[in-house]
Amino acid sequence: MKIHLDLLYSMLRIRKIEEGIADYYPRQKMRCPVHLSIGQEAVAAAAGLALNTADYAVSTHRGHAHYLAKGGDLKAMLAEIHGKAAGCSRGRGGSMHLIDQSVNFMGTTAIVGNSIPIGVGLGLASKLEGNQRISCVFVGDGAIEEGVFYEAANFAAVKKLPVLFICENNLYSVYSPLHVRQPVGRKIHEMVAAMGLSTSATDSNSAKDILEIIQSAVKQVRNGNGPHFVELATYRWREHCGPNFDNDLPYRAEAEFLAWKELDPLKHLTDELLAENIISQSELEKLSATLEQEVDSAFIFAESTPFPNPEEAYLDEYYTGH
Ligand SMILES: Cc1ncc(C[n+]2csc(CCOP(=O)(O)OP(=O)(O)O)c2C)c(N)n1
Ligand SMILES: [Mg+2]
Repeated sequence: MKIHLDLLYSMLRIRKIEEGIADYYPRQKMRCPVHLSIGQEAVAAAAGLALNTADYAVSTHRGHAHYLAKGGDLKAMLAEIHGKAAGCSRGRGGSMHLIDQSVNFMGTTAIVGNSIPIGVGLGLASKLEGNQRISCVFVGDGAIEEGVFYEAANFAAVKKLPVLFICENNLYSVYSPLHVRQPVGRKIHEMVAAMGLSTSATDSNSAKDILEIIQSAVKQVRNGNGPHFVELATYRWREHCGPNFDNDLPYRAEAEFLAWKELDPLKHLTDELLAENIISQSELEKLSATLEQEVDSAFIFAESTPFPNPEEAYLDEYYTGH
């Protein structure tokens, strides 16, 4: 199916971009923290395909993949991570402040939970305007522990807002596993269902399954049924913040990482599409090479484009455009 090819393309592109960031990070030209979502790409890529460009999306500190999947400009993202004037936040925000209003990607924030009410507010705006746009709010399992989630989700439910919450449950908030943070056995989506939101969930790491569940959630929200909350099981392969692996740290076991790596949604989708003759080995190699070229030239741009003029830091009109 064509959409599965698009899914593969988007996942592979995000993987290569984030691997590029990890590889180049030690050169010390990117001086902001980076939270990579290598291993989690299926969720972002599926959401990017299920949403329309007119739909809104907001995300978190771990937002590169969501920005890219929604159609955010790659060069502007890498320039931002390099602190450059051509960055999507003009070099002031770094990796955790990504925005591309041309595709209605309305921002990421460093404060856990902070983008949730913004996303719900965008849903309220859509409802008041009577348009068909839905608002997608990406959250982690840790963000569900912030009080603002309950206020915002409750408001969305009461007002029947067109908001889709996509929760990437990667089992950890920094170094704290779920079981030290939430009662053992309590499922996040069941708790949210008790708040009056419709919910769905899957433990599957098949990119095709993830696409299907997000597509049906989008449809439901767009049809005016109020907010929906999807919980997806996933796993971040690298350290919480930074380009490295951290399997030497005691907070999670190497065996756990290896078990999730076996489930790699990108590898499995690639194998499936090869077996189904939807893509050939040589087409895959060509795609890989094209993406690597795109990533290389975006890095060359980000490294060579100028830093902002220091005087701009003190100009109020810089923000307002007046
Ligand atoms: C309000 C707030 N509290 C704590 C932090 C520190 N912090 C940054 S990321 C993070 C973990 C969030 O976990 P989760 O929402 O599951 O996202 P993940 O990092 O797993 O993608 C924490 C606690 C913060 N940035 N903001
Ligand atoms: Mg998490």
